[in-house]
Amino acid sequence: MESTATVWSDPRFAQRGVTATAGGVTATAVGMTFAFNPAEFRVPAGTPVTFRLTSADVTHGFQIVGTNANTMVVPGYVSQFTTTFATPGEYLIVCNEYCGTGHHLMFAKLIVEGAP
Ligand SMILES: [Cu+2]
Repeated sequence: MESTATVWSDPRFAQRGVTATAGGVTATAVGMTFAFNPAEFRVPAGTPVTFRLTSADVTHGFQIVGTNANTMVVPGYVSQFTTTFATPGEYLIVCNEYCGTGHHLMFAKLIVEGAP
């Protein structure tokens, strides 16, 4: 599978996790059966967060429960959206596209931190 071989060497996904960017932060992650890498994101409340996502294998979903943030994560494509979280707290991120026998184990955590 071409995407599996190339995603880990793609410079757009070399540094995964949350990094500061102009006007906000960017959260970069790769979905794979049956996990997100990384599995935890820590972002500030009230700041634009751009999620940049792809898949290393099959089609996955990336839904932040309790928000309207939701995208498919497709091998060979980059899914990107920007949103702002007003309410600090912990949010569950789930895969919502059936991706195989471990689909129900595929989740991550988003921690939205309040202003210091
Ligand atoms: Cu899944």
